[in-house]
Amino acid sequence: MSKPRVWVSRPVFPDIVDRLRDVFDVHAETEERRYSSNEIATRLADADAAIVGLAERIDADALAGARRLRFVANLGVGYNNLDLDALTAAGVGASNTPDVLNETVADYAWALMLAAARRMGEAERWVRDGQWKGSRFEGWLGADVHGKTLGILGMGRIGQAIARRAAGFRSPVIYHNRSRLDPAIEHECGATYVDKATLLARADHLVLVLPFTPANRHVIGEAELKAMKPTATLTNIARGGIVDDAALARALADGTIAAAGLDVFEGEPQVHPALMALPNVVLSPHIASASRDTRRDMASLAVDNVLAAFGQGPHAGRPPTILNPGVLADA
Ligand code: 8YV
Repeated sequence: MSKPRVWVSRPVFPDIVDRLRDVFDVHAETEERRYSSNEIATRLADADAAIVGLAERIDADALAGARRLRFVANLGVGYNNLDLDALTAAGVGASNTPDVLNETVADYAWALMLAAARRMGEAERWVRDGQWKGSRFEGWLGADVHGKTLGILGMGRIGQAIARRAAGFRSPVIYHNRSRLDPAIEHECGATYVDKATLLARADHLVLVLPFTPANRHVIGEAELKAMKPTATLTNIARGGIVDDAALARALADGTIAAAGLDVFEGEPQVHPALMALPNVVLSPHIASASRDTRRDMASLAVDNVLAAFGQGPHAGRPPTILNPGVLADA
């Protein structure tokens, strides 16, 4: 009997992908590229499983000819590229990569926040440009991070990991979330729940950790930026589209807020040209989870999910991070 076929949409650590080979005929792409929806549909049409990245949109069109497909594993915790309803309707299981990246993404959120507050991007460019001829005592003044109020919008597992790091900086933490956390978790994170208006008004450094949903589109726009302190920084390690990038560029240019650290953008890999032109924004190419260990853990979790969906591997029959478990129960 021929093996089921898995499509891996992008180059992923070969030794981890090799774990699929006993069970699957593996079709692993060897270069990074953008696929049109037709190309995705064609590849899914003769696949039994797929491992995809955020750039691959898996919706009803992509699934239309995918008669054999049983499982799609997403290489990311955010899965706004997956139309979960369409997958479920087609009887296809789907998984993401929660938890394994929490601490790495939290590290990076702090790195971006610090870089924005202390003007590290600007300063580095200045040194590389050969402009460092002497030092001015009042030069390069940035904002302190220690002891300042950290605001977190979206207090899931990554938000909590960001909050826990604040103790070392002696920074009070305020947060806003759809629902308030259990008091024991609030206590462990040292975080105080506030409404969104209070969060915007009081945060010295605001970090966004929301999933991208239609309701979260442009959650931070002109009005929200105006509600922040002129000395505040904004850090986004969640998704582009949560922030209105054009409004943010205006706010950074006219001093509505002081600086921003951005790992994600509306329409990435394109970056709004007005953001590109500003000195007071640190730009980063969606790499918050990109430590060697964490990217390996994410790939491994995706492979575990696919194997499990086909009754193999350490979690046989129970994909550990399946998003629509009802699909397997119905199978
Ligand atoms: C990406 C992410 O998955 O997990 C997420 O939601 O945005 C990142 O970890 C990663 O950049 C791979 O595309």
